[in-house]
Amino acid sequence: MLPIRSLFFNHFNYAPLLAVQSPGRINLIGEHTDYNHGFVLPAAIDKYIQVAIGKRTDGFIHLVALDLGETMIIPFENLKPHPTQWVNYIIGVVYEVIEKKNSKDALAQGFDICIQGNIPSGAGLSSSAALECAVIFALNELYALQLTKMEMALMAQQAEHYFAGVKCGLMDMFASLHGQKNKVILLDCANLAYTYYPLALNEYSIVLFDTQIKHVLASTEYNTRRIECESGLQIVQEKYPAVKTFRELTIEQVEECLASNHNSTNAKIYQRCKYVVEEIERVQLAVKDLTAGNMQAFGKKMFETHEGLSTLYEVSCPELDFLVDSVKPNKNVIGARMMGGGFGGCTINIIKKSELEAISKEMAANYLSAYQQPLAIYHTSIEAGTHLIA
Ligand code: GAF
Repeated sequence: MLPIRSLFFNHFNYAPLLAVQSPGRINLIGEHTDYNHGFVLPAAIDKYIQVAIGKRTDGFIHLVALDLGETMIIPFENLKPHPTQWVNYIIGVVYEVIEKKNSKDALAQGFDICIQGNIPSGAGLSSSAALECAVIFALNELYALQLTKMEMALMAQQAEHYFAGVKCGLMDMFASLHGQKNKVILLDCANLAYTYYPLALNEYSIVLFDTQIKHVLASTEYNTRRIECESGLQIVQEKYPAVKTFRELTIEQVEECLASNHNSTNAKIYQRCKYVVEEIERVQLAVKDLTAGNMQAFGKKMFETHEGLSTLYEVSCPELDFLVDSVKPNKNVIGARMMGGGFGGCTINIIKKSELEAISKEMAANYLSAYQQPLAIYHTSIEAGTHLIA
């Protein structure tokens, strides 16, 4: 990629005031738990979005998506969701800043922004969250808004809800902003407390296998899962009003209140809730494995997560299942599962370094012959979160 500051200069003919880099994320374990008051264990990666920004004086926002070769000019007044989705990731954040920080006057003159990135889109690596975080971080610096990283993450999440239309949890924005080199972050989504853990993989490394499937229904299904979980909780609360969130919910209560319903909607609600309760427990056990240095046990839990996501939560797809099933019997792959929202995107795999090349080659060949589709393979490192580019 060319330097973002030079690209900005070439486009607008003046030097930007600042430039920001914001990473995508992986998630080791804890999927679909963030919006259910559970735990997640993400990390920021070496794939990122960069933005360069400068101030205008005419009340317009000029957006340049360099990779798409698209430009948009949006009047600052009366911001509302835009038919072009990438635009929403930016103006959604601007809207949040105006609302939450009462900073309309500061921003009202408008700004110019150039965007580029190397996060494969639709791969489940959170390119949209990275863009939102890059923009809010840049605005925070440019207008001295004094926002904390957690405030920025929460505002970016709101932008995703109300402008992009996906009722996502906090994980992606949180990870992009808070990442630290070689560390995974345990986020307690009930109280937003978080702890960094070094990820010492020694003879293993993390590899992502990308199905290159982009499921068109992913955001609709995502929102449906949220509603199903909320419905399950409400049913349990009729008998156990003290259960306020999934954190207080036990597997026994799930069985007692949800398992015996016989219509198909309720059967789905039971499956969703069972998965979430099990996954919340699994993340906590996996962190114990991590701190004990028992990566074999950790990896086994990743396979269990995949099983739950595929059969109970039903957010996998044949291609993701194929990739996980193919590596499962291989003793040099200690853990694998689908990652992110689902219905396509990547699997995350922990593979013995010495076998990496051979396994990758074999997987690419098998995937091509099964689906007539090339497998994209990403070797990732864990890097720092959103920061200014010098
Ligand atoms: C997507 C969402 F954006 C996250 O909040 C999270 O729920 C994830 O899917 C599933 O764990 O990435």
